[in-house]
Amino acid sequence: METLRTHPCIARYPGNPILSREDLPYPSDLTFNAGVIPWQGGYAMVFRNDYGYDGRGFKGTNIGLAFSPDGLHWHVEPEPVLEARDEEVLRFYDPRLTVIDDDIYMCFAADTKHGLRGGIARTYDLRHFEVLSLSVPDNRNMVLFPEKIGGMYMRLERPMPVYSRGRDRFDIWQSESPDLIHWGNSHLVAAVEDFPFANDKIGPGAPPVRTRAGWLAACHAVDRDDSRGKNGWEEKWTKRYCATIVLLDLDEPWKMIGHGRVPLLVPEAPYEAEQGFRTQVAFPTAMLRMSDGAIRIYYGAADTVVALATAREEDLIELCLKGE
Ligand code: BMA
Repeated sequence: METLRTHPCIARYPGNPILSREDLPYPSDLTFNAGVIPWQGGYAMVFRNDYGYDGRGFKGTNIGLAFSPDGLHWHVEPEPVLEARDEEVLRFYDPRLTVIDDDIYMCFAADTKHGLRGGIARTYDLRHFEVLSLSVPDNRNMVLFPEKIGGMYMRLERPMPVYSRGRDRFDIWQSESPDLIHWGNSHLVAAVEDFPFANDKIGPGAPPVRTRAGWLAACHAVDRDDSRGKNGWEEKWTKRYCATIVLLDLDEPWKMIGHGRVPLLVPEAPYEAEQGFRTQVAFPTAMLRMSDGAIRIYYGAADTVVALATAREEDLIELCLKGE
C-alpha cells in the first residue's frame, strides 16, 4: 500500500491526546473511542476503558464518563458508568452519543456469547442506560442521526457478512425505525471499493452532522498489509485505520452525494502511529459543529488514547464533492 498522508484541511489539536489512562481515577490500560455531546453549557464524553492487561488479554472493559467546560480539558468521574455483568453479554464498548429532541442516546457494541451486536440505549443523566434495541449478530459501529428524517429515526451501521463477502469486506448500511426499537428498510450507503485507499473494510464513525450541503459523517477505512508484523503490544497487527469523510443527502441519507477518495486523517503522529496497543489507528467516534465554522473530530488513537482534530466545515464539504 502506498504512503498515505493526512489531508491538509486537518489540524490536530496541539494538546493531544485529550484523554488517556493517566486521567482515570480507576484501573485503566486503554482509554479510547469516545462519544461526545454538548452538555449543560459544556461537554460530556463517554469513553471505552479496557483494563487489567496481563500480556495476553484484558480483564475487562467498562464505559467511563467525563465532563469538560471547553471540549478540550476533561475531568473524569470517580467511577465507570457501565459494565456488562451478564451471562450472555460479555462486554459493552465503543460508545457513540447522539441528542435527538433533548433525549440522549448511546449506540454501543456488545460482544455476546452468540455474536457481536449493535445496541441503542436511552439515558437522561449519562449514568443510567435503558437498552432499547440490540441487533442480531454480527453488527456494530452504529450511529444515530441527530433528528428524524421523513418521520423516522435513522442510523448508519456496519453489518459483518463474513459468509458472503469473504473475510473483512464490510460496508456501511443505513436503516430506519419509527421507535428506535424496530429497524428495517435498509440500504447500502458506501462500499469498501468506493475508497481507493481501503482494501479491507469501512464503518461509520461519528454520528452525522447537518450542513447546508448534506449530512457530513466521519467514517473509518481500513487497509490491511500482511507484511506488517509486530506493531504495538500484540505479536502481529496488520491493519491501518484511517479516518475518511462522506456527504449524505439530507432527505434520503442512504444516498451518498460525495466522499473522500483520499484519506482525511492518517495515523502519523506518534500517539497514532508508534505508541500504544495497536499502532496505526485513527478511529473517529464523535463530531461537533462549532459556531465558528469548524468541525471537531474526536477519535481513538492507537486504541490507547482519545485525540482531537479540527477542520473547516466548508473544506470537508469540498473534499467530499471533489473527492480530494
Ligand atoms: C475495530 C473495533 C474498534 C477498534 C478498531 C481498531 O474493529 O474493535 O473498537 O478501535 O477495531 O482496533
